Parts: sequence; structure tokens; C-alpha cells
Amino acid sequence: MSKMEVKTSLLDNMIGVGDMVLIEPLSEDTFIENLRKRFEHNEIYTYIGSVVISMNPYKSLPIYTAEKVEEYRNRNFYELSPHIYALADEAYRSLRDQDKDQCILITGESGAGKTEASKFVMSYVAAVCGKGQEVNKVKEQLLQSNPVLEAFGNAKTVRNDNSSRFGKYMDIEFDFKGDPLGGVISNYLLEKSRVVKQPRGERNFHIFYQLLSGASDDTLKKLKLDRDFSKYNYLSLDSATVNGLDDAACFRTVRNAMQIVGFMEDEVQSVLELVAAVLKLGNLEFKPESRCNGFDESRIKDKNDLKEMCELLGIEQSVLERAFSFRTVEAKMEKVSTTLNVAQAYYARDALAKNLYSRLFSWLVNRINESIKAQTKSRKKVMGVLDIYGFEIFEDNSFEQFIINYCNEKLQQIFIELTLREEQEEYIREGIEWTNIEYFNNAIICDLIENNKNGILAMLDEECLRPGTVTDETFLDKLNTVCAEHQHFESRQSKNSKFLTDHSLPHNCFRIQHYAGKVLYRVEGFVDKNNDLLYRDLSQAMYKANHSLIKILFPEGNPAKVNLKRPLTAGFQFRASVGTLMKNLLTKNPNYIRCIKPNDKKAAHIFTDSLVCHQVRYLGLMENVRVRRAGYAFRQAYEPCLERYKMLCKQTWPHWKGPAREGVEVLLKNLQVAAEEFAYGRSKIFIRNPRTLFFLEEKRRQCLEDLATLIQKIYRGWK
Ligand code: AD9
Ligand code: MG
Repeated sequence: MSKMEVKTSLLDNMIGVGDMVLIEPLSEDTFIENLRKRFEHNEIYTYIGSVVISMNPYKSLPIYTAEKVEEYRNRNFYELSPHIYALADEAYRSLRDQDKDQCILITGESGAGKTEASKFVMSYVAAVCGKGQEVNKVKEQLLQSNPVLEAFGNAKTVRNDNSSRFGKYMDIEFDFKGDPLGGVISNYLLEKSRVVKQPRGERNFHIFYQLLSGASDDTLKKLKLDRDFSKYNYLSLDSATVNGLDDAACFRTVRNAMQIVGFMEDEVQSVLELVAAVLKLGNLEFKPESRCNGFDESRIKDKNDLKEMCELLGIEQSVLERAFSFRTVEAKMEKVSTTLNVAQAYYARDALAKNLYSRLFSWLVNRINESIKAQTKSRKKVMGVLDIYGFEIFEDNSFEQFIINYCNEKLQQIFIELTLREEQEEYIREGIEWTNIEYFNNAIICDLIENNKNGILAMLDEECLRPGTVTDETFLDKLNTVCAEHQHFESRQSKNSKFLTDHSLPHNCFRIQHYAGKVLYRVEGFVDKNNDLLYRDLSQAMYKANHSLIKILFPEGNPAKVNLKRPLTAGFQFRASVGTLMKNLLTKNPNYIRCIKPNDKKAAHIFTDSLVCHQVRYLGLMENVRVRRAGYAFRQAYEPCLERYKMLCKQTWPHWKGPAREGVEVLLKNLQVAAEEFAYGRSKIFIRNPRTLFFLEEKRRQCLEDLATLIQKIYRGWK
């Protein structure tokens, strides 16, 4: 492709500018106007250099066909109009040809299109990498893990009809040729409170509705289930069906996907039995029974659901019944049995349901990993795809939103570190003239949450472990005292303290100024959700079950292995796993997809300026363009650069005797590349425009072709 053509594909005024770097003049208004113009023409992808902005079209577009895959395959990033496939191709080729591990970081708020984007990336890579029976099987299993995990881990929320309620990171592993070998999935904290209660207008996890709508009469009979959603307390009824979503068809897809991934029939049956058991559990109701000691003891009202649940799980009814009336507390090697009142019994029921379901989910991830794991121990090249739950602000925000938003802060931090901070620091390090560009660094918010000493999560842990009466209110008091002090200290250093205290705050709440907006959190449930305790009598009852799956989900119920140590808190585990994830991501070459939601109505064709503007601001996209415009698109150390292009100049070919930097200088002068197109750093050459790189690559390709023709001629001459 010629230089002229490249320019046209990125700078077509009819459909807006393909790369924001080329917008003239650049302002927030022109930036948004460009997104709007492109959105109206169904051009949902736009670049900022190598970053892809993706606007959710809320309608299916014919841009993910096999022909499109072929079009983008093995083409340079800027050659064709912007597409997520170009990013996927670039990442894949860089992994295959330059042996650089990659990660695809997909960010954006809830409903912006992250999960869809991750699937497009995966299916593109699957389409272009390797062929053959074994390879195809690996690909199919990797792709089919998606519907399974979505059925169990996604749900309808007010923001998104298919909202991910867990974080997912998937490493796809390749051999040296670039053929897929397998993969590993890591999951992050499932929002398990949804199992027992859903906010208004939202649903429980998809699988419950799918099972009841799509399973055969025979299957339902075996699972002792009724097709009618209204029979189950745990299923919300005000939004039991979702427009455009065929639960029954989805169930068939999930069953099929489970089979492809390699689940045995009896495993599927066990999984469904657990799903059914959760529904039955939700129907247990309790009544008080007065005892002679004056206490009310809880009793199960109607034992039919209990009986059926116990039959499904192979549990002796009396064991479970007892576990809902008594609780054994072990202190100093002594066992004391205390009675549960009705409220405690409901609490125990819900805790068991949440644990059953979330442990089932983790088991599914492990089981999928077992199937998709690479069968070789040799070195692998890795492409990681990260798709987490997006930033959320609801009317009522709890521990779950706090965790989700913290995770989003961390990802924003990586983006800032790598694209804004590090980019600018590299220019300074390399001695290249540079005027600093201001941006908001959210490190201060991450610190507020995760600081080991006085971060919110540390304080929550401290409170959870403290002896004495601990409640959400005592936690909030502590938070207010410590953060107010911290804030006082902070305010001397920075005026932007992010823990907001003011008198307008409702009772029981705290507010954080996140990078993406202010969020009001209600503390109710924080202590409990962080502790995540399950009465031992219940875990022991589960362990005793005559059911292969449930037994392994509750190993702590094994009486032979009584562990008096407190389990780690949910917040602690999450912080640790996010920390590991961040370290892992930083070892890879990042590729960014920044998803934007055009409207709050989940509707096609509507572009709400204010909403888009808000996202453009907090995602730091303007700063991203400014850094990119002022900077250089491409850089390479002098030695490999000279090695790659030395054939283009007689003075550098075949050997250049002097320092590599001088060799590159001679080369570029000789090729008459305009002086403003590059800058010489201390160890690297910086090239401003990708087009210059194409020009060099094109020259090199021609040169190689000429060489090949010449060799053929000589060879024929010999024959
Ligand atoms: V959440 O943080 O998990 O709540 P996501 O993952 O960002 O959120 P998702 O990918 O689930 O959002 O997209 C929401 C919906 O938008 C999808 O169910 C599709 O109906 C729609 N969508 C998103 N991207 C595309 C697309 N490229 N083409 C068509 C899309 N529809
Ligand atoms: Mg999602």
C-alpha cells in the first residue's frame, strides 16, 4: 500500500478520522464529534496510535465475518480502517515473530462492550493461528469455555443484560510456530451475593433461568425442579425474562459447550444437581420454637424442599436439619453447641447457598483449565486476555461494587503507568526534547484502598479480626477517623484527597472519588462479606454428602482436618490476586482496547454526548492523544534497527563498522527520510509517524523480493 492510500484510510472526512492523533484542531469537542461521526457511520473503532477505542453499537454489524478476518490477516496495523482485528493481528504476529508475550487489556464501564471485545479478539486469533485436527480441538475448547462461564458468572443488571459478575483473565498459550497449545483461566471474586438476592430490575445468574427454561421434562424431573420461576425464592420475578434473550436456546448452547470442553455426562449432571440444590435451599423457611430455657430455636417450616435437596446431594436429612438449628463453637479444644434463632438460620441458609454456588463456579473454572491445559512442558508464548467487570455506580453500592471499582482503578493505573507516565519518562531518559503533559494519576485512590497500613481494605480486615463486638458501624467509625486524619495529612501534600467526608452523607455511608466518578458506598454487609464465614456444622454436613462433587467443594468440613486458623478474608484474597495479576500484566507487552458506552438505554443509534464525554475524560483519552501527538509512534534500539534495514543502503550493507547509531543516521539520510520524522535518543531511534515505518518496511520487502528473484535467476543459470 502506498503512503497516500494509508493516509486516506485513516483520514476520510466523510466518516471521521480513523486515528485521533490526526485530528486537527484537537479539542475535546472535535474528539467527541469525531467519535459521533464515526459511530453514525457504523465505524465503531477509532485509534489513538496503537490504542483502540471501541464504541458499543448495540446492534450486530457485519464486520466480524470470515472475509474481514482475511482482510486484516498479516497486514500492518495502520494499513486498513481501524478494527479490533488489526489489534489482535498485531499482537498475535508480535508474539509469533518477535517472541514477545502479549496481553490485551480491555477496559470500560459496565455495558461498554468488554466481554464482546474479548470474544472477538479470541475468535480472530483462533481463526488465524495454525490448522490441523489437534489444533482445532484446542481452539474449539478455548472458545467454548466462554458460554459455560458466562452462563454461571454473568447476569442481567440494570447496566447490562449480560453483565460479567466475575473478573476473568485468560492466558492463551502458543508453541514457537504460533500454534495454540492450550490456556489457563484465572477468575476473580464472583459476586456471590447475587445468588440469594438481586437488586430491583436485575436477575440471578443466567444458568438458573436457562436450566428451568431449556432442560427437558425428564431432566427437570430428575432434578426435582418445576419449570415455573415463581416457585423459587431466589429468582427475581420482576425481570425474570430479558428482551431478546432466549434462555432455552442458551441452555442448549451451554450443554453443547460443556461437552466440547470435555465435561463428562455425570459431571454435567452433578453440576446441575448443585444448581437445583441452591434453588431448593432458597425455599427453606424457618419458624421459631420456644425452648424451656427461654430461647427461640429455629425449625424448618416445610420439610419437602429440604428432603428433595438432601436426596439430590446425598445428604442425610437429619444432619442438615440439625445444622440449621444448632451451631458448634470450638473454643480451647472444647465444643459448645448453641442454638440458632430464626434470623441466624436464614443467615446460615444464605451463606450456604452463596458458598455452594461460588465454589461450584471456581470448580468449573478449574475443570475447564484441566481440559484446556497445554499438554507440553516446553516453553510457551503467551497471550493474556483480561476481561473484568466494568466500573459500576448504582444507587445502592455495597462491598461488591467497592471490589469491582478497586479492580478498575488498578487497571487504569497500569494504563497511566505505561502509556502516559512511562512514555514521557522514556523521552526524558533518552534525552529527547519534551514538554510534560499533565494528567490525573489515580495512584492516590489505589493507595487509599490498598495501603497495607491504613488503606480501607486493611482497616476492614483489622476490624474483622478484632475481638469484641464488631459491626459495620464500628468499621465506618474507624474509617472516618483514620481517613479523616489521613486526609488531613494528605491535604498538605495534595489537594485531591479522595475520601470524601461531608455532612450531606447519608447515615452508614462513605464516599470515594474514583477516577471514573464519585461513588457512595453503604457499609451494611461489609464486615460480613469480608469475613465470608460459613458455620462449620454446615461445611461438615456438606463434606458428609454422598455426592462426588459437593464433597470436594467443602474440604474444610473434613473432621480429620479441623483447622482452627481463620480463613483469609475476601478483601485480603482479592487484593493479593489483583496484585499478582498486575505483576503478571507488567511482564507482557500491553495492547489496549478502551470501550465506550454511547448511551444508558442499551439502545442502537443513540449517542449521548455528555455520557461519552464523561468516559473520554476519565479514561484519560485526551491526554493519551496529546502524549501521542507530541511523541513518536515507534522506537527501536539502534542495533536491531540497523540490522533490519541495513540492506537498504550501500554504505551499511553488508556490514557497518562504526557505532550502530551512526549507521542508522547514514541509513536514514541516504533514504531521504525527512529530519523532523525522527529523533536520536541515547539508545534508541524514535520515529514520529507510522507511515515512515511502512515506508521502511515496504522498501525492505521490495529489496528481499529482488534478492529472491536474483537468487532464482542464478540458480536457473546453474541448472
Ligand atoms: V460488564 O462490565 O461485564 O457489565 P461489558 O462486558 O463491558 O459489561 P458487554 O461486552 O457484555 O459489556 O456488552 C454489553 C452488550 O452490548 C452486549 O451484550 C451486546 O448486546 C452489546 N455489544 C457490545 N459490543 C458489541 C459489538 N461490538 N457489536 C454488537 C455489542 N453489540
Ligand atoms: Mg463483561
